[in-house]
Amino acid sequence: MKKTGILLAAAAALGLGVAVAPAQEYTSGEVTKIDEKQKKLTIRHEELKSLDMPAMTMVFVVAEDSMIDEVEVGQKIEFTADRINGRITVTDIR
Ligand SMILES: [Cu+2]
Repeated sequence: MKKTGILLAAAAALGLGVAVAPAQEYTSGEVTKIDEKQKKLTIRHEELKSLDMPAMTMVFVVAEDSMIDEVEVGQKIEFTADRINGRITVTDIR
């Protein structure tokens, strides 16, 4: 079914495949900077397997603004991240 294939490709391109992604592993990291205005966190993270990313320090946006208030600079966290609307986003912190 050619038409179905095109629709599936379009859905994947829009990132709709995220909904069926398997449960994510938490990754360890340390918050090194907090940008309250832009709702961004800089995190020194270990290997992010879900995003095929080696350990590094980088800026993330947060899925919910309240996450910004839940952390402090220097805090060790475990978090999940995903690519949402093209931006690497922290989706959960514990
Ligand atoms: Cu990274």
